[in-house]
Amino acid sequence: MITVHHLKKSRSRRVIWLLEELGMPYRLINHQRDPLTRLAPKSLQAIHPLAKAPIMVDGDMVICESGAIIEYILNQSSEHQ
Ligand SMILES: N[C@@H](CCC(=O)N[C@@H](CS)C(=O)NCC(=O)O)C(=O)O
Repeated sequence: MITVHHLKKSRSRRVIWLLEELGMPYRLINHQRDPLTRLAPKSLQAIHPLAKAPIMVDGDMVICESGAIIEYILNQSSEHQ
């Protein structure tokens, strides 16, 4: 199952929106921005060195770029139709 690593007020909303529209199951993990700098926390860096949201994990696949994540999800969705 796809896991979406999410930051509030970030591009990860577009990934969540797409998964909801497609009715695909997914797990959501919320990460909190640093309250002073508003930057992403170290918890994101542990998943991908770019440490930007969104990050998507599906098995061994880890993608950190919303456009690439959207393309991956659309390919997965068409494979299962
Ligand atoms: N081009 C990347 C941009 C990723 C990005 O800049 N994410 C921002 C939120 S929209 C972020 O993680 N900001 C926190 C930080 O830079 O520490 C994408 O579309 O996924």
